[in-house]
Amino acid sequence: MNTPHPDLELTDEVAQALADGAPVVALESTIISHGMPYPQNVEMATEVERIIRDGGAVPATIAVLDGRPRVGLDQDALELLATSPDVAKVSVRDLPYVVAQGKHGATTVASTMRLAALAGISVFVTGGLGGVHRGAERTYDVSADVTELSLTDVAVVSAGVKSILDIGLTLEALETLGVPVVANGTGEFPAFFSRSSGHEAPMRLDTPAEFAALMAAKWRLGLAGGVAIVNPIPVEDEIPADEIGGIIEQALAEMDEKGIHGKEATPFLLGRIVEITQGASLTANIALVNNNARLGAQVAREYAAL
Ligand code: PSU
Ligand code: MN
Repeated sequence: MNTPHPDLELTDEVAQALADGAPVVALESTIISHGMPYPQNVEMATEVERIIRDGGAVPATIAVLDGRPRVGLDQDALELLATSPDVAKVSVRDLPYVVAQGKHGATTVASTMRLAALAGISVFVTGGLGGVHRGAERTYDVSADVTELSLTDVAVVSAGVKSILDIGLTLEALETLGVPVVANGTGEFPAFFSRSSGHEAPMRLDTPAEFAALMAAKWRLGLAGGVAIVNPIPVEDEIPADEIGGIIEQALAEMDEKGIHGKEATPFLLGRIVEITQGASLTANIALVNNNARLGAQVAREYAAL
């Protein structure tokens, strides 16, 4: 086992699990602070940790508190992330600033991957990946999640990307960067709220053991970077693409009108979609995160067993 980086603060439980080679699953915190409203955000964060424990792995929610990168959080810390306006959305770019300034930061997929890797964690569960935004040929808005997937050896379980993004361009970017995008039990790339995106999944596997074997094969060959495991939302929880499509268009149009861009773009769109659907999208979002947590715990167990 690698020793975790000295600048990280691990809970005893996470440190012990890593020392024992036991399965650990990283979780991000931007989904709590900027991805969902209160109190559903903290309820989701708590429930996801419970699902991962029930699945036989140790959850490690990651954030920066008072400038200290933390791996594993207690209930008070989750509550702070869920409620405090002083918690910034922190991607890789922002990490040195919040650390040096002693501030609080909720980590995105990109920065969570980086901190998870520094801790020695190989599996990370989230809701949706960032990607190439629609209109990126004009705005250059490509999430740092894409870059990070090309650099850091962590498998990320998500429900794909929402069609607030350009799904086709996101898949092209990930292909260029050498990131395996592997769908769980389907030939189609999932679109977060919907099982179907109209885009083929580049690869398909059907069991947690197969995902673990792919991760091991990749990293044994010295192929740096992550693996995107994309897991479709359960049928009973999905919002069909034709229902959510128009709502996403409306949220995107409002964003353009308001001139919102940069790191505010994704939180604005997520929040607006919850408002327009009167919470239906939030219910679906929580269901898919829980579903990803079940898969992530299994993959972490299989990977730890190798
Ligand atoms: N997509 C979601 N929910 C989320 C996010 C993305 O469906 O909460 C968050 C994740 O933390 C992701 C970040 O890493 O948004 C991407 O932000 P940006 O597009 O600014 O890179
Ligand atoms: Mn962006």
